Amino acid sequence: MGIVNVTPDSFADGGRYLDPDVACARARALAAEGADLVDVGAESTRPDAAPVSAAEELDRVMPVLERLLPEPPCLVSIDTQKPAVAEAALRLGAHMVNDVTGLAGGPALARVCARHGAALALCHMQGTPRTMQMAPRYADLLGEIRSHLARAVAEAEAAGVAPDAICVDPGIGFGKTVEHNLTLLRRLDALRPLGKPVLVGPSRKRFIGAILDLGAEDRLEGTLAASTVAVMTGAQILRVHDVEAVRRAVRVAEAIRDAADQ
Ligand code: HH2
Repeated sequence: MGIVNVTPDSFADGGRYLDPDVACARARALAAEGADLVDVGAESTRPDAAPVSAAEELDRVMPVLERLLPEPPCLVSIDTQKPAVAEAALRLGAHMVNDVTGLAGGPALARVCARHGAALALCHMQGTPRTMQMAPRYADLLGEIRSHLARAVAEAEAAGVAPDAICVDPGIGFGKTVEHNLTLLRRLDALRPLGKPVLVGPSRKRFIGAILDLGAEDRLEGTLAASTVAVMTGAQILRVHDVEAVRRAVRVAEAIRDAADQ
């Protein structure tokens, strides 16, 4: 899953794809690099990001989708928590909704997906972007995330989303310390009982910067290491900025994982 942020303030690529033609070209380039899916978002969810109104989100994202969806180069997902934005995007032909809150806003978003026969990614977040990194705390990290996602999955299915159109995401960086993120990437297998494909988004995130003491623009190698581990521990979908590099790393990791014992 390649990332296209149509935002002024995203942590890694804020401001680069505000022009709809540039954003659309970026989505096509990511597909050409091998993305099966591009995730287009217009509200940053980085720590302390300011919330964006539905009108503003639509103003940013619709011109991109209007250019992209008549001839999509791959599947297209809309990264939003707002039913009105999801509705507009799915009407234009988007295939999936990526909800970083895991239906924290209630089942309306899932109903929109159900009505359009769209897929839904459900992510775990503790708190909101404004508060999530203040003091993230868990009594049982893996258990709490699994049960939060299980509740969201049940809610989505009750709203009519097809069971085989739902994936789950532990939410790297969403109300997590560095150690929480590392544990999650090592233990993605803990989400297997949910019976859904696991999506994970480690790309260029702050935990990599904390380990390597590097800014977002210098986190490619860290992203490759995290992506490789994620594939070994149970991820089926990786949400990344650097599609070609991650695909190459992951293909080697998968070959090693799947090689028969000699
Ligand atoms: N991370 C970000 C945004 N959306 N969606 C899912 N399912 N999983 C993630 O880990 C995830 C996500 C944050 O990354 P990015 O889009 O690069 O930055 P920003 O939120 O600042 O736009």
